[in-house]
Amino acid sequence: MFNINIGGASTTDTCSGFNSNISLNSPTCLPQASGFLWNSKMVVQMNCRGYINAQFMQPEPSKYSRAVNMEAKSFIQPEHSYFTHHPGRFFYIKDEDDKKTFSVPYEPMRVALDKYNFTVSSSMIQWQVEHLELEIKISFSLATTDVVERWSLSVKNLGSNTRNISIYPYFSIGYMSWMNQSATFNNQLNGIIASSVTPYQKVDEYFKNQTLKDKTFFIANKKPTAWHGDQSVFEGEGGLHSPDALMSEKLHNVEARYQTPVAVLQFRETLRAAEQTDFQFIFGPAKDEIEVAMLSKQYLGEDKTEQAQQEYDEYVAQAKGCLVIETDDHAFDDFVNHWLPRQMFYHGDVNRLSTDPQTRNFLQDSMGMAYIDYTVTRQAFILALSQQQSNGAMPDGILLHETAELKYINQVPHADHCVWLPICLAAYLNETADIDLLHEKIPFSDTKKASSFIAHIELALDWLIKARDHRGLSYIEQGDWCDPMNMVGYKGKGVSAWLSLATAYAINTWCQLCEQYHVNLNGEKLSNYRDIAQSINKAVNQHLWHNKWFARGITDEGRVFGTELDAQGKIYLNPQSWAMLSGATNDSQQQLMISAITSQLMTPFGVMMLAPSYTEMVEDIGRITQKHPGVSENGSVYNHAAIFYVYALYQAGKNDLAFEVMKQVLPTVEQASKTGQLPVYVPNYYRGAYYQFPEQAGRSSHLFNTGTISWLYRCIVEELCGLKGTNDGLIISPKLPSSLSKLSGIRQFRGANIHFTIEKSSEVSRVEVILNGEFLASNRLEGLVSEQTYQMLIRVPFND
Ligand code: CEZ
Repeated sequence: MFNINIGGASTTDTCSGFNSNISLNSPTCLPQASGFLWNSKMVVQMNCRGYINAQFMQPEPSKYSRAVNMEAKSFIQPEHSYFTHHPGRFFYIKDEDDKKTFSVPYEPMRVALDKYNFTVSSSMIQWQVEHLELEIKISFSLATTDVVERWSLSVKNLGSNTRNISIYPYFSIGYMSWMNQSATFNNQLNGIIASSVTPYQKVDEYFKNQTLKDKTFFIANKKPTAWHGDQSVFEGEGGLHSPDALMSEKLHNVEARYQTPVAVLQFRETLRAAEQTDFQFIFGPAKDEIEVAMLSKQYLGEDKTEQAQQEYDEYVAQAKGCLVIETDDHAFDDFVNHWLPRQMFYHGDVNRLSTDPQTRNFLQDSMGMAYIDYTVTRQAFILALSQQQSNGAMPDGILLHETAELKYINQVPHADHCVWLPICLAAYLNETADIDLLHEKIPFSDTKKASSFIAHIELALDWLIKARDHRGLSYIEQGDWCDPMNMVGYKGKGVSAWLSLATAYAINTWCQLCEQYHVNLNGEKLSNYRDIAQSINKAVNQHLWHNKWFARGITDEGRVFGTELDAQGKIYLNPQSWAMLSGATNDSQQQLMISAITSQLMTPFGVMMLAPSYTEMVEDIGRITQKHPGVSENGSVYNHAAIFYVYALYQAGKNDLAFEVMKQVLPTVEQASKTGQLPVYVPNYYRGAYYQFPEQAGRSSHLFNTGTISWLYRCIVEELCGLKGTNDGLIISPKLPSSLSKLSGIRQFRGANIHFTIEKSSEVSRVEVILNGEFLASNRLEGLVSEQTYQMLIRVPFND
């Protein structure tokens, strides 16, 4: 049995930003449970048992704490597995009198502790543990800009007898380099310094590697009794569960000289009854000892720690969205008001810690920043368009650093990147009405000749319109939104139903924006665009509607796939959602699609992105079919696809189903024993293949990089609360589900503070708005003044 407690601020205090914390009272019931912290140069995922996944940018992703074997470099993967020698941050505690030893927060000794609490809050991760009449408090946080972990530890004697104990912080360094690695204790710096040389073989790499932080430091604010730098000698025969080095009275100050390093310090302490001892540690990468000395000076010391924590609190508190809600569901409110904008800021702030984020991810993650700091979104659009080719094509990745290169998936041509420009722009303009952006002059990647933002968008749409086959359907190349769908069209003929529909939706969205924001596009061009969108919808219906739902595409050999005729992958969610968005469906088609989705894709853990999952390679579809069934794109509850469905359902007025599917995207305390995670971030997927591997279904990927976030926030602001911006104000059309009779909150909009209450009333047949006691003739709120505060009552009819 375990307990998760959701603590933190009520929804009313908006000024000081939010701070919520989630705590777990067991290290074994949710062994994967974790929280993440970041700044613009690093991200760490800290597990409740003490394991950690930490990366920093220099400028490419690098590590300063690794496993004891050579690790492959890759992008952050889902369902990260922990193992005994996984990088960790542990503290061995030994009673010098009875030699009893245990470790906190739990790994690696896994001794059942008297009391255990793991708390994740916005800008800090903490443990409070009691065992053998000792109370141990650990707190872990980061800094606003430097790549440094800041730790504090306190050990208190809860007993009435004096205790003689040894405290051994054990911080993993791991296998640093096959060329050169070592570790020793540096008296001046008062800590372990591990040094290495990033391995290379080409001469020019020697010069390129000059700036790399090849050292890892572990510095304490107190003089240790002894230390140990050699991983395997520290463990000896006892291993990490019972290291030999702890058997002796003092550690033997053992250096690592090309052996795998570790950072272990020993502090022998005598604690009288109720006496406590406190420590501070900093850990991280550095280029040299000078840098370590500078970081020690900046972060070690009582006031320094408080100062640094306050600064980091303020940094994370920037993650303030434009909406605060209060419903009768505190957990839902806590997530929407706090954890969701926090994850959204993380995406917009550090671009998933990549120097070449995929273009679709970059644009969608930046879309989310429109609700936090729209200047970031504006900059992101201009940067992305400056890397567009003059023929309209968008690159697979956006280079964020002058030395950055397109890596991994960005070396595989995907056909969809252009669609996200007008689609994400719509959310930005709804929030800002920033027409000036549309007239910004921006160069191209292949010519310095600058053109207007509008011209860039139209070149992108024209590129999409040209990239279609004789049927008018969009070529998929080696993938569209679905990265691993790489063999449908790699011979240059295969087409994507999703991309065709997304192209029609992108075109319609652009036309709507031009009309809404009076972009002086000649009418003939607009109607031409609308005709093309319509012809695409028609072509998709003609070639890809299959009885009750839309197929996923047509292969190079002309095989229509994603229908009931397929043995596996019979139905894909995305073509259905985007057919609703692009206007390719009529009511009866929508009913057929939604009932097919409900019967084949809906699970207790959310809607799967396809079913049945593939269990063998399908060579005219590709890599997606080789992924484990129920994992990632191969039929998981892929939250990014689920939220597209939610957004489409809201456009179709299916508010109850939209709310139901949206709630399933959010991690909850109730589902924790199944998902295995705490409700502190939306994972990119929950295991699917519900009808094939039901016992595995619902498990979280524990990967907090996901395009879901910005769309989820958009659905809550523009659809659920129905407080959607337009060129001259706010359109008010809430879409409360039957299960919600009231929702109140505060909406920040273009500087105005709108305190609102939405309540259902049998006295109204349409949305009624009362502003500052005045009844409004329509549901459009115009002439809002920045810095002004408004009181708004919105009465809506009960759901029919
Ligand atoms: O990456 C995501 C991409 O970041 O997959 C999504 C795609 O829309 C996002 O832009 C759906 O394909 O290469 C792979 O097989 C990986 O599965 C990536 O596709 C996937 C990563 O796992 C992150 O989820």
